[in-house]
Amino acid sequence: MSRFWLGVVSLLALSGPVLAHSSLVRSEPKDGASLQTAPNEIRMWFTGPIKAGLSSIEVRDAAGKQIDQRDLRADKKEPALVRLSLPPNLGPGAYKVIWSAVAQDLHVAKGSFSFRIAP
Ligand SMILES: [Cu+2]
Repeated sequence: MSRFWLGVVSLLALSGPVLAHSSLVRSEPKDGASLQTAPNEIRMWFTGPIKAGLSSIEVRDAAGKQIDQRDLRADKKEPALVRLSLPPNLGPGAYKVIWSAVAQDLHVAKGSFSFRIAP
């Protein structure tokens, strides 16, 4: 690649902070959390806005059954926060959250984390 094109490419790379991709900052419940009371939703904060319609978060119980309410959405005030409802009175046990988040630039970040509800 010529020096000229290298320059163009670096300029393009630097010009898009608005379209930056997003990575996970933290979640509630936290990875590895052991909870005394059942949470009523999953919340995940990213470094930038998430396209909730293209993203997915699934919560599975120890048997692998999907138990969330399938209502993933971005928070109305905080576009970098996505929320997913859990059924009321979730029972004790181990739960796994498997997620894939699409940023404004359409880059995808993926991961999983677990939490448990104490008996
Ligand atoms: Cu990106």
